Amino acid sequence: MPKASRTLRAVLTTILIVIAPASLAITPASAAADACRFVPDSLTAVDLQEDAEEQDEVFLKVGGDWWPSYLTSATFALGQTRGIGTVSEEFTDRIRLELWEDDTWPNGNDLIDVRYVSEGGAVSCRNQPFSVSVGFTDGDAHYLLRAVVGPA
Ligand SMILES: [Ca+2]
Ligand SMILES: [Ca+2]
Ligand SMILES: [Ca+2]
Repeated sequence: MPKASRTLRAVLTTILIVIAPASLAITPASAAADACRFVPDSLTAVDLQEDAEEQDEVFLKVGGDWWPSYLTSATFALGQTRGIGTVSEEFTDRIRLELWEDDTWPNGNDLIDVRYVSEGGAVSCRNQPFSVSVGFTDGDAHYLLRAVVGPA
């Protein structure tokens, strides 16, 4: 390789190295500015699915996270409220929420309901955190999730 070409290549490599950290630094900052954080506070069993058993076994999927944790469920008696302090999911546009009732094999688990929460309209999560109450029902069970949506 001619000396001039090697020098040019060395200069270009130096420029790329200098530019890369600057562009990488911009990406996370702008992504965080566009995102919200969904923080569940509590879940209440307003009406059970398994009324005769007087107890449900419930798990909640919040975006890509699970409460109480993956492959486990929390028991609920009628009217019981449980605090949720372990899940906090960042999202943009809207977040998908699934409430499941856990049944032992060979019975499949019951998907009680799927709900979505959006960033908010005039009151955006980025300007001011806001509280939401999300109801889940399959016509038999009825659960109420309270949560806060705020900046990521
Ligand atoms: Ca069950
Ligand atoms: Ca069930
Ligand atoms: Ca019921």
